[in-house]
Formats: sequence, C-alpha cells, structure tokens
Amino acid sequence: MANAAVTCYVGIGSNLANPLRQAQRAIEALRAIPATRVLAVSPWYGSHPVGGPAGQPDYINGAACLQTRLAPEALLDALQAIEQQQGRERHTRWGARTLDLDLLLYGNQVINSERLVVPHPRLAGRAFVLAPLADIAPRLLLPNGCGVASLLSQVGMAGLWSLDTRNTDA
Ligand code: A4P
Ligand code: MG
Repeated sequence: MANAAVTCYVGIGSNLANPLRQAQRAIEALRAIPATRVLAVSPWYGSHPVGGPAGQPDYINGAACLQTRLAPEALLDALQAIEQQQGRERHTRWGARTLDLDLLLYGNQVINSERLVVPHPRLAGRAFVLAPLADIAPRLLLPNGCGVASLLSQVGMAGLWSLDTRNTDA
C-alpha cells in the first residue's frame, strides 16, 4: 500500500560556486523527486556564516515545503543525491558547501535514527532557517508546540538580509 502524503520542510543553503544559482537548481531538482510535490518556495536570504571555519563566504538560504509519499530516510537519500549532483564535498563540519539540503520537519514526526534527526536539531536557534520557514508557513508549529514565527521573534534577524530575487512559485 502507498504511504500517505506527508507535508515536509527542507532548508536550503549554499555559499560556493554561484550560491543563488545552486539554490535555484536545487528547487528544480526537488521538483523531480519521485512521489513528491513542491508546494511552496521561500524568498531567498543572504546570511553571514554561523559556525565553521573563519573566512568562509556568506550564504544564500531558503526553504521549501514539500508533500511526499517517501519515507523519511528515502527522502533524505533523495536530498543527499541532489547535494552530490551539485558537487557537494564534505571536508569540515559546517565548512563551505555548494549545497546543503536539511530535512527540517517531516509532518509532526520526531525522528532520532543514526542518519536522521527531525526536527533538525539546530532549527529553533537559526534565523537563516526560521525566517524562510515563517515566510512560507507563518502558523507552522514544531512537534513540541513552539511556533516558527515566535521562535524567529526570539532569535531576531541579525546576520540575515532579504534578497530581491523572489522565488514564490509553487
Ligand atoms: N542528518 C541528521 N539529521 C539530518 C536532517 N534532519 N537533515 C545527518 C539532513 N541531514 C541530517 O550532514 C551530516 C549528517 O547529518 C548527514 O550525513 C545526515 O545523515 P551534512 O550535510 O553532511 O553536514 P553539515 O551540513 O556540515 O552538518 P550539519 O551538522 O547538518 O550542519 P548544519 O546544522 O546543517 O549547519 N550558516 C549560514 N549562514 N547558513 C547555513 O546554511 N549551514 C551550516 C550547516 C552552518 N552554518 C551556516 C549554514
Ligand atoms: Mg546538512
């Protein structure tokens, strides 16, 4: 029997090799994941790097809302395949990257497997994740009942700025 469709949120980050183009290509690749539809894409933000080695370039960040019939780890496989297609190399934790796709939320599920932790463990403290999420889902609640808009107002917008390029088509 087919899995029920689940609403998910994916965080998108890039700070190498034309980051805005990388982010836009990632949206096209998300649209091609089997058994999955892209329901909304946030506007893009610029952000100063959080953590990682000093001197890395600024990031482009955004988020997408998907509806999928894939199980969580199958969706992670698809996200990692897209990262690989776009030349992702893993050298240093939080180091510069062509593309990072994080599974932020998978329905209301709490997942703690070896490969996958959902909600994404650093979601609630990061403006570069919360701002685009609040743009596409202002009333969204985490499984623990916290609202993304209220988390964003606690975290603030320091180190984050809106870009003019809009990407609001579904
Ligand atoms: N993994 C576990 N849970 C998840 C999940 N929910 N989504 C595992 C995706 N992956 C998940 O990830 C390492 C491992 O996490 C994966 O193999 C997967 O099985 P990775 O993408 O290889 O490495 P990473 O991204 O460097 O590590 P991590 O800890 O996920 O980093 P974060 O938290 O994603 O932070 N600053 C700005 N301004 N903008 C950014 O986008 N991103 C980071 C990366 C740091 N600083 C940033 C930004
Ligand atoms: Mg990651």
